[in-house]
Amino acid sequence: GEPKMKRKPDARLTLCLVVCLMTFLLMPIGAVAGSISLSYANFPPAPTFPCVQMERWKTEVEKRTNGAVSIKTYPGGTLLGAKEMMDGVIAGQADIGNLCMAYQPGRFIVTNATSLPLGIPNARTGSLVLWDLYKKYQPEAFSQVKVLTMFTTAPANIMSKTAVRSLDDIQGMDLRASGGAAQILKAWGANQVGMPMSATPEALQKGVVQGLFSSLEVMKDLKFAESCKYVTMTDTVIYPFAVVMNMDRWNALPPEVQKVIEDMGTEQAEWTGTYMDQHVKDSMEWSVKEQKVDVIALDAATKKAWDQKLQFITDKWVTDAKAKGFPAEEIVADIQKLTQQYQ
Ligand code: DTR
Repeated sequence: GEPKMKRKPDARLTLCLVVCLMTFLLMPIGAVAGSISLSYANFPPAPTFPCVQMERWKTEVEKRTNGAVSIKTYPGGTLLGAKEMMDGVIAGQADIGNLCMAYQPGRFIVTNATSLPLGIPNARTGSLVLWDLYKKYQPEAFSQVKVLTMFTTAPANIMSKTAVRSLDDIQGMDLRASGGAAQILKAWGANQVGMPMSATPEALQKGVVQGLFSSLEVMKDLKFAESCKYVTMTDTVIYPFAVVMNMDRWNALPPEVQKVIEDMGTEQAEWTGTYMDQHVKDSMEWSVKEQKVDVIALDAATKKAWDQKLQFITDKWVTDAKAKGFPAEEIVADIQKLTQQYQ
């Protein structure tokens, strides 16, 4: 069997050389593996959805640029924290950063309008609405960065240590929520405690808060189901996110790499929304089955009473945004129209 044995490795070597040569020939000019290295900062812990979408984007960009770009990801606020994300990317402390726009309500006025109580039903719809809204208005707030994609959470609900079945139950309850949701919780009579998601596990553990108001995937991803045994379904508002890149770093990228990244904007928004919607389902299945969480549905009359308390929010936003010179009514109408379209 000696001669046979020898032929095999030869054939494999030839095949390998052919594959390598073809890969090399098919590579875009300038695409030397790993020659461009980018840092990507994120504020919450690695298992949460903003970091899951970051890893997916990294994998896809590395693949679609044939390895010319390599991306180093920094979850858990190890490079930039929740509120320093935008300025950190502008200053070049990270090349790319993911931020929750709701954490700075006054800074991202146009895009934060998606978190008004306008009935966006899920994250996929929210993400596509937000991305279109951004492209139409090209808000000044992003003029110093290159926006790579945007997406939203699924609607927010109440997760709590004791049951919330009525407005009476929520009076004075210390609940954590960030950004624009502050006025929602206040309108319902809760005592809103503001902090980014990244600070919430500790606040719950120390008893600083009795629960939180957010989308339900964190019941599993951050194990909140272990302490919050009640979920009250309000399906109230979504939260918008943006992925931004340092402008000089963007301008320095070869055009073929820019094209790969730009072509991924809408796709990444939709992927993340779809992932989020499915993951909320998985998270709640786990919470009910494994953690014996009680899911409380408000009956129609109660839900109406809760919703009515929030009506002033959109009116107030329109008045304030108009005073600042934004086409506020048009923005709200666009969100409603796009929601119908994508739903
Ligand atoms: N609802 C916002 C945003 C948010 C929802 N899920 C996550 C997970 C990780 C970070 C942020 C978020 C909030 O409550 O902060």
